[in-house]
Amino acid sequence: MKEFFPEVEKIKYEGKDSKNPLAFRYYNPDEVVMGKTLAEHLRFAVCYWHTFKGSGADPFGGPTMIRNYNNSSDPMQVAEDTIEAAFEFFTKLGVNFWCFHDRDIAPEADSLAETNARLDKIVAKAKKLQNDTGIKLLWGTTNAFSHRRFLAGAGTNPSPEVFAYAASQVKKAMEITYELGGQGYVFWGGREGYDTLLNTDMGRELDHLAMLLKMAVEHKKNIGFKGQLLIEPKPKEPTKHQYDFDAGNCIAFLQKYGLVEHFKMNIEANHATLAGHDFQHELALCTANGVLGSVDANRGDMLLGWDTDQFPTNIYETTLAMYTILKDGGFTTGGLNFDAKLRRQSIDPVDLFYAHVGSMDSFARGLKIAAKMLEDGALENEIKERYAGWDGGFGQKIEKGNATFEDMEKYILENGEPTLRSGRQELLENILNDYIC
Ligand code: XLS
Ligand code: CA
Ligand code: CA
Repeated sequence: MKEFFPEVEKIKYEGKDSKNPLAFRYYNPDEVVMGKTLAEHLRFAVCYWHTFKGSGADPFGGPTMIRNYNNSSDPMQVAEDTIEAAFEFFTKLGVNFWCFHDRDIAPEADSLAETNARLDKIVAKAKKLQNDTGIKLLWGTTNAFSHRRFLAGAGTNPSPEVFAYAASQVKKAMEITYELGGQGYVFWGGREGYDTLLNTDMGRELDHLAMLLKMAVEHKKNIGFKGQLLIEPKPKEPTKHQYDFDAGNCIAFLQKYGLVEHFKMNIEANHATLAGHDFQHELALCTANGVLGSVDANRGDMLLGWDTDQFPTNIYETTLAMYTILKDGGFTTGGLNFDAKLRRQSIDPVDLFYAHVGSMDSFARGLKIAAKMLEDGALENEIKERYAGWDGGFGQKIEKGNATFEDMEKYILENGEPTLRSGRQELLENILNDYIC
């Protein structure tokens, strides 16, 4: 088989004193932390779209990245070469999972039937590559946003014909995800939102989106797919307002339409910041509601303020993310998918390796720091003390729902002004820094 990244050997763990930029310094996949190996905790995945289909193009200029797997004039040859290059990359990097959109792996043809036949061909090849390498599919998804027909959305499109096209595409994408043993299936809203309310029937669009998801739940049952269905919140971009704005909106939406038991969230760091939250907030909201499914690991640039999808290298953020994930019991079917793209100027194939190696090390460091903090009760002891009043008789009576307004009034009349305690924010920030540094 042709080698597409001949300049890179299999990446190894060399320990923190290594100066080799193509070695892990913190990610030792076999190291055990809190009863699981790092590989089992982190469940790293590489995304197909940015990593193999990304070209460096931006709104101001065309492609900057030249790759040896996309230079054929036959689009199916490009698809075949790219899937081989992808599995070579996954293997050399040492990740156990990958993620894709239907249209990333096989180019769209003139009819749905022909497009699906093309998909089947590449899926057969992907299945063989998965078997040969042991690499698994974390999740699949549908691209129902790039094609012109989806200019006004997919499930929320004003036309039932476009809705039907999108639904047909989701149907097929769920089937191939099942065929490839996917651990999950993601719905990212693409263009499910609006550009202007002047032309939008919002209530109807939301009903239609729920209808699409209901059909997906039904289809999942019909084909016997056991993976987790996931929603990926994002507040805006490309539309002015996306209906899956943030985790809170998505949970409320799912509750309204009786869908909450069928879905969990795929939280992306950069989407959290676009929504005016931080990454940890979105994770914490999900864990508080029992709906954290998986994570798209990346970061934004606060000064640019759009979805820059940069590689995650901020140890402060990876620590707090892993802290929240570990407290929730860790991933089951989910994982950390690097939904991140090289900067336009990082044009060499080796840059893909530098980017992933650095991000994997950043999450491995975050995991180890978070585990140590949890083992020591660094923050937990303070939180326990802070809420201790609820553990006693009076607090417990309220928590159990056995108290009335009259009980509250009687208590205050008898006991007077409540005792206050410090929130200790600065102390806790100092403790966190001590663990990180
Ligand atoms: C785009 C999204 C997308 C989803 C999958 O902003 O991050 O890539 O993860 O459709
Ligand atoms: Ca994403
Ligand atoms: Ca993004």
